[in-house]
Amino acid sequence: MTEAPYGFEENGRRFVLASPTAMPAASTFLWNRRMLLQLNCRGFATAQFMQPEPAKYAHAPTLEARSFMQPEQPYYAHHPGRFCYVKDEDDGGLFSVPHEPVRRAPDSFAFSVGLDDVAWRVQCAGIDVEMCVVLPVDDVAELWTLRVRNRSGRRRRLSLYPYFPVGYMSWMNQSGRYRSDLGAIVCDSVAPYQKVEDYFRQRDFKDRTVLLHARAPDAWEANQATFEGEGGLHAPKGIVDGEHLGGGEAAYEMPTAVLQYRVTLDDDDVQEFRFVFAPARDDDEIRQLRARHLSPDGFTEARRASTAYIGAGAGCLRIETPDPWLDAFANHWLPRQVYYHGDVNRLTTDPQTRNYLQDHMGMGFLRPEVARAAFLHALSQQEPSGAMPDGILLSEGAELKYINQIPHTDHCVWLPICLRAYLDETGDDTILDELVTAREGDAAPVADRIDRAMRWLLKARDARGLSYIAQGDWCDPMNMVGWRGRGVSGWLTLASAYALKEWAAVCARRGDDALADEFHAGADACNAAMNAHLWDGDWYGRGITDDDVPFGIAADTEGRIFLNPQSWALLSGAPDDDKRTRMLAAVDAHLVSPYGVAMYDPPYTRMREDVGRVTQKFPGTAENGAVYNHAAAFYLYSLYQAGDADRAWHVLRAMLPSPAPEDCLQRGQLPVFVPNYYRGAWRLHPRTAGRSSQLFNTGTAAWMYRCLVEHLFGLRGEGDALRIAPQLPSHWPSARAARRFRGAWFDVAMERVAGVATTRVAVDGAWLEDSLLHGIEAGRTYQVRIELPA
Ligand code: CEZ
Repeated sequence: MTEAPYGFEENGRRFVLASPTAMPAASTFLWNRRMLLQLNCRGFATAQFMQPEPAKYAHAPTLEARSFMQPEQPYYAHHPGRFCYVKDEDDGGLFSVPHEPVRRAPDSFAFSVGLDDVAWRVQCAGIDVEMCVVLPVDDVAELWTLRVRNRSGRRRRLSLYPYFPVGYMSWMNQSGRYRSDLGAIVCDSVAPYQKVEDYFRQRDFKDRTVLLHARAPDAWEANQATFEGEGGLHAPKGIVDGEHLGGGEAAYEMPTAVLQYRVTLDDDDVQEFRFVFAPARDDDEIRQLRARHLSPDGFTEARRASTAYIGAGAGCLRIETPDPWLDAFANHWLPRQVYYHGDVNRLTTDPQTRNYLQDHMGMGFLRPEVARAAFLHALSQQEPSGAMPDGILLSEGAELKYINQIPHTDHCVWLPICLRAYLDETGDDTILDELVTAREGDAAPVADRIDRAMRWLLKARDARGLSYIAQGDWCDPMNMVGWRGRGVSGWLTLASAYALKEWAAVCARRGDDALADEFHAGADACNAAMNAHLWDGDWYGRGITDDDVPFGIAADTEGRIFLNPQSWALLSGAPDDDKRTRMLAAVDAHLVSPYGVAMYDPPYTRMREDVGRVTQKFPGTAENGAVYNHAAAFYLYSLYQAGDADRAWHVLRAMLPSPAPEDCLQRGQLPVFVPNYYRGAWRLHPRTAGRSSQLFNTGTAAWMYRCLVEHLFGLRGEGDALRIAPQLPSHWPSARAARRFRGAWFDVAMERVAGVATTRVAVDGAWLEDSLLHGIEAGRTYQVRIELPA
C-alpha cells in the first residue's frame, strides 16, 4: 500500500482500510437469504433478519419504547457492535478490537472487507488479534472467529472478553443469564404488543438473543449495568476492577453478553475461539444452532456455502481499464450489490414497486430467470385500472406499510423501462405473451398489461396534459405538491413520455403498428405539454403545485433547478437542440459539484408547504439537494443515450470515491458499494459536503451496471443481435472487456487508433458492416477488436 491508508487486494476482491480513524464511518455489509449485517471499521454493527417482517436481535430502544420503560431501569448508552476487550493481567493494560469501545491507538490495524467475509487484524501491545465474521447462507446467525497471537517475545497472561452487546429488548419482559447446559449467554424477551391479535402473530418470534461459544469461558456477565458500572464502556467496571466477571444475570434489566477467557500465551502462541451470535426462539433452536455451526467443520462448511452463494451472482462483465478502482468495483462489488438487491429484495416483504422493478432490471444482467419471475409477479398485482400498487407483496400475510401507504403516481413508468432492459439482455420476447392472472382473477398477457399501464399513465394527466403527482412521484418525500389533487409533476410527464416511447418501440418490433402509433402519439402529447407549460427559459421546471405555482424554476431562490426533469427530457426527446444545449449548460453551472451531480440546488432551508417534507430534510442530505446517486444515474444514462461520453464519464466516476485521499477521506466511503447519496450543499455546508450516507439500498446499482455494460463498454443486446458501440472517455487510450451474453463470451479489446475516423468493429478477424453482430452461438467465445477514433 502507498501512503493512502487503504487499497484493494486479491485482484480487487478485497479492500483493506488500515486506519480506524481516517474514515470512522466507513462500512460494508454482508447478507444472506434471511438477514443482513452492516459493519463499520470501528466495530459498530447493525443486523436485521426476516421473521418474516424485518426484526432486530441487538438494538437500542426506540423513544416510544423508552416511554414504556420502568423508571427503575437505568438507560445505559447502547453500543451496537461486536467487540473483544483484551486485558494484560500483569500490568492491567487494556485495549479493544476492532477499535471501539476502548479506542486505544493500535500499532497496526486492518479492516479487511471481503465479498463474503469481514475481518479485522489489530496489533496492540505485542498482541495480534484477528476477528472475522461470515454468514451461513440460509440461517440467521453470525459466525465469529477470534484468533489471538502473542508477538511480544515474552510470556503473557491475558484476559479476553468477547463482548456482544444485546441492548434493550422489550418493555414487557427482558432478562439474561448464562446457560452452561446450552453453552451460551441467553437473553430473553417478549416482543412488545398490545393488540390481542398480535399475540398470535408474534408468539413464534425469535425473542431470544444468544451468544454461543465453542470453548467454555472462565467467567461471564449477562447484566449490562453490572458489567459497565461507573466506568462506562471505555473502562467497564467488570473488567477493570476484577479478576473475574461476576457471572451476573439481568432480571428485567438491560441484558448483555460478555464472556471472559483467561489465557497464558508463550511467545508466538496462538489461540482460536469461535462464537455464534444469533436470535433464537427456544432452547431447541439454540441447540440446533450449536449442532449446525459449532461442529468441527461448521464454520468451514458455512464459509464454503457462502462463497458459492455470492459467486452465483457474478456479473456479466469483466473489465480492465486505466482505472483500477473502477475495474475492481465493476468486476466484483457492483454486481454483488445488484445481486443483493435482486436476490433478497432489500430484505423487505413489500418493496416499493419502482424499487422492485429497477432492482430486477439489474438482476436481468446476472440471473435473468429471477428477473423474469419478478416482472411476472409484479404484474400479477396490477390493479384493474392498469395502475400499479405502491408496493409489491412478496410473502403470504405481507401488507403495504410505511411509504407504501402513500399514493405515488410513477409506478407504471418503470414497467416498460425495466422490461426493455430485460428484453435487450435476454432476447426473451416470450415473456410478452405470458399470461398473468391478477388477484381479481383476470388473466391477460404481459404485453396487454403494459398497454393498460401506459393508458393509465396517459389518463392520469390534467387538462394541460401534465401528469398528476398526488403525494409523490419517484421522489418519495415530495408529498405536498399535489395532495389536494391538482398538482402535477414535470418529471413524471417526461418519464411517461419516455416509458411510452420505450413501449412503442417494443410494439413496433412485434409488428403492432396501431399500438406503436397510439403510444408514440401519447409520448408526443406529454412532451408537448411539457414544452408548453414547464420550459423555463434555460431548463425544465420540476412541477406545478396545487395552487398553480410552478417550481424548480429560475425565479425560485431554493430548489431552483432539478436534475431529474433535465435527464428525462434528454431521454424523452422533449427538447430541441437549443433547449438541450441550454439545459446541459445549466446542469453544469448549477448542479455539478466536486462530489457528483446534485439532485437539485440550492437545497431548501425551510419548509415549503406546497412542496412537502423533502424541504424539511437537512439541507444537502438525501433528496434535499444531495448528490443523490439514483438521480445522478438517470442523468448518466441519459447522457450515454445522447452520446455524450465525456460528460457521462465525469458523472459516473463521481459516484465512486477516487483513490486520492482528499476525495476518499472526505466521502468516508469505501469503493465496495455505491451509497444512496453523498451530501450536497457544497456552498452552504462545505465541511460536510461529499460525506457518504453509508446506505447501500439504492436503485443506483442497477442503473450504474446497465450503463457500464450497455454504454461505457457498449455491449448491448438488440433483438437477436449484440450491438457493439462503446463510449470510452476520450482520455482512455484503450480498455478490455469480457462480456457474457446469451450463453456466449465476448473477449473485447478496444483501442484508439490514429487515422480511424469512425469506430469500427472486427469479430473473429472479420470487420462488421455496422456495429451489430447477429447469429450469436451459445457456448462460443468470440474475439472482438474495436478501433476507436484517436
Ligand atoms: O427511499 C428511496 C426510495 O426507496 O427514495 C427514492 C425513491 O425513488 C426510492 O424508491 C427517492 O425518493 O421516504 C423518504 O423520505 C426516504 O428518503 C426514502 O425516500 C428513501 C430512502 O433514502 C431509502 O434509502
